[in-house]
Amino acid sequence: MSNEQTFIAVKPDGVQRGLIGPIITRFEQRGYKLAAIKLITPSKEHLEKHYADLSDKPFFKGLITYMGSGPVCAMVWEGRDVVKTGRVILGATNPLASQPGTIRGDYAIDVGRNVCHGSDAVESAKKEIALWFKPEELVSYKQAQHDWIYE
Ligand code: YYY
Ligand code: MG
Repeated sequence: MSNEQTFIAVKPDGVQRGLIGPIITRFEQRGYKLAAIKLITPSKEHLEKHYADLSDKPFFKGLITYMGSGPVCAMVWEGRDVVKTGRVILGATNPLASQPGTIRGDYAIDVGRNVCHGSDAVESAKKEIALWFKPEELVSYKQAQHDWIYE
């Protein structure tokens, strides 16, 4: 299926460091399609929902403060296997363990400043997209290069 969707966000550090463009470019150049995008400073309540699974972790409070410290570039990317491949494009959670060539492996050092977020499974992607976007903010269109990317 080439209509799988994932939620990708450039975190506040990535926005402030001018990494929206380079991060978008990696998904565009791979062949994925941008289905939604907005700049938003998320509230504490919103972030606590987004990271609900991590609420008992020692880094949770700091994570919520960091993620709410400035605008986040929230996006939905679409294409074949985009959830799993998106995670590969991002790199490992800890940037020091990320391969060069990945976003975190090229642009980050500390785990608490790892510049980007990506959904970890198709089910969590659906939940995250519904949390961050209204249905009418998702745009449906055919990529001009579609038939040059998919056989
Ligand atoms: O999905 P991913 O972002 O790669 O990692 P998660 O395990 O979902 O953690 C979310 C977020 O929390 C991570 O991107 C940085 C932060 N974090 C942290 O600050 N310290 C850790 N030991 C683990 C995660
Ligand atoms: Mg995660």
